[in-house]
Amino acid sequence: MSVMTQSATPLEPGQILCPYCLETMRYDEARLFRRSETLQYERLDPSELTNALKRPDILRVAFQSCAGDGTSEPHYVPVPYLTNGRPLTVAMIGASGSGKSHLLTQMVAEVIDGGLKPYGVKWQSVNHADHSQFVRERVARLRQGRQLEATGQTSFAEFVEALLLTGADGQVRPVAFFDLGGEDLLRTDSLLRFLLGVDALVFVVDPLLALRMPQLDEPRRQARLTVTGSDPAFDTVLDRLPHSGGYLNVASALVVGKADLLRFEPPVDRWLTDDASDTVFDPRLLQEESRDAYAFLSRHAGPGWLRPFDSALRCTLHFASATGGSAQDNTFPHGVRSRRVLGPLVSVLAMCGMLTKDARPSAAVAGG
Ligand SMILES: Nc1nc2c(ncn2[C@@H]2O[C@H](COP(=O)(O)OP(=O)(O)OP(=O)(O)O)[C@@H](O)[C@H]2O)c(=O)[nH]1
Ligand SMILES: [Mg+2]
Ligand SMILES: [Zn+2]
Repeated sequence: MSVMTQSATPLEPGQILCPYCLETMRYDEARLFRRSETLQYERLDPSELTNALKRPDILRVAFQSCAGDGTSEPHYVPVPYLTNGRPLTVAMIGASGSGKSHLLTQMVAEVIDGGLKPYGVKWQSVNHADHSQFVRERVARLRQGRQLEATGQTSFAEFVEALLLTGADGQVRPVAFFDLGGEDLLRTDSLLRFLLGVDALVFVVDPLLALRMPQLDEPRRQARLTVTGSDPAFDTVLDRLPHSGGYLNVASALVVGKADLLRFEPPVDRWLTDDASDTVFDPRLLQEESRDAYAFLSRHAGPGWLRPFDSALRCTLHFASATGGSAQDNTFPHGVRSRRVLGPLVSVLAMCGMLTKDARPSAAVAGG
């Protein structure tokens, strides 16, 4: 079973949403391009593909031009994104500064480091050059202890990274990760269109905005933030997405991020030090963590912060720290060490049927 998104016009077999402009497209060998070292796109003559030995190598690095809606700038989608079944799209949701970019980067970094192997999931890049760029600009930067920049306004649907994941059942699927700026999430016009095609949502709770705990007052003051009753980005997304039978049918995870700020706080302390549970998929542990995080948020945050859980048919809750500590002057003086960042991704992948049959979260952790 895969998660059905409630798109107004369901995609036909073979139709794929362009990850740049969200228009539908199909794999078409008459529209292929190769990219030169100077990043120029040059048309690929289909006759070059007749050599069966060279064909796979050419296609692996080829691009297809997207016709878009006729008004967008010319853009090109990697061929492997179009030829490996229906892509699964994962989007990070949360206020500006909640930690979406750091969390997403560390999630992908763990996948690249083989973090999904214990779950029977293997990865390849969709396009090697783009992947290297992501690693250089994001993963390596963080590993050097340098803070990532605020995302700001994006040209909406642009994905930051796409991987080909081979699931435990041997089936390959492209997985695209979208990292929108918190400000963009409030621009409802383009947002709705984007959300209609999304398969999984990771809602990121910023403890500094959500938790009325006095021990957070000092970091809160430093970040010039005040406690709010909910996250407007959560609200906009939840108000906009179509619900069926009263519930949102998109695989969802609600993450209490920056959990290093809460590392001495039970039960967060327990989960942050419990690294072993990061390497096996255990629905029972997932359910326990969900319960703990739910209880924690109900006690310390306004009810609005639990809205993703209350709205989604399937939503797990998590504690995670992307960096292990706070930045000072744009650097992490003690280096960067993530904790439990893979949990939310593993959970939504399981909900989308990427892990083994028995490894999907049980109905007991479903929201509502
Ligand atoms: N303590 C701590 N700080 C973090 C963590 N992750 C991110 N931060 C800090 O939170 C701030 C915002 O992080 P981003 O990842 O850029 O936030 P964002 O949600 O992508 O923000 P926009 O791109 O503006 O929407 C930065 O100052 C980071 O240093 C974490 O795990 N722990
Ligand atoms: Mg960001
Ligand atoms: Zn397009």
